[in-house]
Amino acid sequence: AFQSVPLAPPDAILNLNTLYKADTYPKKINVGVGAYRDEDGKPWVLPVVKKAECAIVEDASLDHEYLPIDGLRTFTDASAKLILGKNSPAVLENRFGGIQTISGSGAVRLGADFLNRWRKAPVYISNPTWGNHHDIFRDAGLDVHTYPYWNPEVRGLALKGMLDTIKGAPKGSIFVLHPCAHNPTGVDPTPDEWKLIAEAIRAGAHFPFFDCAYQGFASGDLDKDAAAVRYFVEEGFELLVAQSYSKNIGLYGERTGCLTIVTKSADLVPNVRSQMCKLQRASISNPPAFGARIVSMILNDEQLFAEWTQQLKIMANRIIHMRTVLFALLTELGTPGTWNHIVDQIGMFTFTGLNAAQVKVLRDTYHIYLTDNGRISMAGLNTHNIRTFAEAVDFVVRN
Ligand code: PLP
Ligand code: TYF
Repeated sequence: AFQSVPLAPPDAILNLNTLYKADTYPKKINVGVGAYRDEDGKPWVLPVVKKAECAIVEDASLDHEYLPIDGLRTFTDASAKLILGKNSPAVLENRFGGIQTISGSGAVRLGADFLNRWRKAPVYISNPTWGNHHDIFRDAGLDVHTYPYWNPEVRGLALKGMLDTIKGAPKGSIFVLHPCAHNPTGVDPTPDEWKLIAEAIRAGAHFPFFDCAYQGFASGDLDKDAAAVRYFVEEGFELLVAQSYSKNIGLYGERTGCLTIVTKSADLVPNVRSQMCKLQRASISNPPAFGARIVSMILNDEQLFAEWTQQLKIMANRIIHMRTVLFALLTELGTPGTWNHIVDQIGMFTFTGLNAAQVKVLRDTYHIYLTDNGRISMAGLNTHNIRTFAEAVDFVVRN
């Protein structure tokens, strides 16, 4: 029955992990997948997460029953308030509702499924974007288009192209936006640029869908990283926002996320949530409990929340420090070209400007693993390997 099924190519990012693991060279470096590593290149379980986990295991009142279809309510409510802000007009007027999802990916997919069923329109994603956006929106049945985002000449935002595309898109299109720490470019619009983007989206009666995978992880400040979403809410937009706790709480494999909707009026929320529940029921039935319990404890307890924000800052600051060190090393080596984008870009990734041929030499000769588009995960660098990395970059740029 399956003779006609062709072999699919491996996922470009996850395959890098496989290649890296198989490499026996002792000084190999993995700057491929976006996952936090500490100074010793090891994954970091946040102490506040350990604390919450222990409390959950000890809690005799907890069992392994199913969660409701829409997940753990204390989690989804706290999650919505985390991104929207406690004093958001949407929160004060009860114009929001959340559904617990299989992390950020699942939130994007549920949002895509919901839009496909109830507000079908062409969807525009940034060029470039997180590769999975193409697949998720296509598989959900939507017509996928892109808007310009990266201007290689200035190694920055292609604002004019972006605005022109928003203005030229069919009325009522869907625009997927990264509110902070754009993946893969590390370039975010400034507050003034967000104003222009919001104006253009309003003029076209388009629908904004924020994919927020890095709140607090980008700047170390949860409010600052939520500013774009909050601005749109203050401006009166209805919107969707997908949240992931993979990076900012380090719960990657626990698949903990949330899809929140903001509507014009409170009476619309139950209807929308009920339809999201129908879609959720038909895809995963109900979401997993453990990660949501951890996040719910952290977000709803003042003391744990304070510990989390401290630990979040440790991660964000280590990454920011690695940017400074890498920039200093390339300057010291006199590596041809300008490298200030390394310190100007934000979040987990630097879009280096290295081309696919240079990336290949880095992999084949230096055992350094990064995606073909020249993106590096700053978390893969540490004080032990960063000089080796800089010298390898210096070599490929000169040759
Ligand atoms: N969206 C973007 C832009 C991302 O970069 C990521 C993770 O890298 C995700 C969504 C979702 O990740 P997860 O499914 O682990 O929450
Ligand atoms: O590094 C990145 O951009 C992501 C990481 O289920 C990732 O693709 C890996 C697996 C996954 C979600 C995100």
